[in-house]
Amino acid sequence: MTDRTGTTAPNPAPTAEEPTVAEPDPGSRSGTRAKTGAESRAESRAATGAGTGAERPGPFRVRPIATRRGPDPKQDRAARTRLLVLTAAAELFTVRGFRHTSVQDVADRVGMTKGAVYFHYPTKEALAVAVVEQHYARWPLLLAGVTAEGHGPLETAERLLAGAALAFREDVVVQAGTRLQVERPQIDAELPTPYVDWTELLAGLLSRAEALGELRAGVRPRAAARSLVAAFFGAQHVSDVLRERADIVERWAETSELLFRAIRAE
Ligand code: LUB
Repeated sequence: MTDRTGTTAPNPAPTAEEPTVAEPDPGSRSGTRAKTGAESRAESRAATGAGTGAERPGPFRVRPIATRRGPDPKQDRAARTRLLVLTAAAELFTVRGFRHTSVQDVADRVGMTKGAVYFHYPTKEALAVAVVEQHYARWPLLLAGVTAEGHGPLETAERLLAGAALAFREDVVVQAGTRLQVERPQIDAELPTPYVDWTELLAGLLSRAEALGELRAGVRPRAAARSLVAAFFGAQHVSDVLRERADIVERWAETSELLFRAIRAE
């Protein structure tokens, strides 16, 4: 994981196969007509597959980081480079935000040319979409881990959110995805709809808890799920502004204790 200060493992230079200068630099559009919003959206859709009907079919299921060149060893290297570029972009988006981060900044951070970055992500918007997608790609892994522990649905919901709080403190891609979702009005691309997947997941768990008699009488699963999501979002935001999320685990634990006491049957 890469924390907010951006300390990461040294970035290996791009491999011989990967273009450092060959690719035309879409940034240098001398004489080319500026892209329309629709074109840049189409390009970022092409880059991320958004709008292709293959969108996230269910909670959090996102596509793996794709490469342009098909399944071969080069693909793995290209996928590793995409991840390096994505992580560097996440570090910058988290601290500076979308508007104040340039593709040149990202290229400088990974020691690549702007052209090489554009080879993997055709626009800054495509980079932002990829970062947000990878934010959501964290949660199926967390879900699988907590589910494997075999707790009841209510305990599973409680432990999932506790695990998410830890990821918000430790994982720069989670932090960057959250900031980009707040800045979505500034980003001319189709970002996944926020909050709905967590609400769906928690509502499902609370409905199962209700069926097992684990919920306090009168607690409506979907309403409780919306309240948990809103409370979590609020707790992480306050902790971010006041403490750069250094205390998010403790802040969420105290809120969670209060909310689950109200939700759980006596
Ligand atoms: C979560 C954020 C930040 C919801 O689900 C989301 O979209 C979220 C980013 O937009 O918090 C709280 C679990």
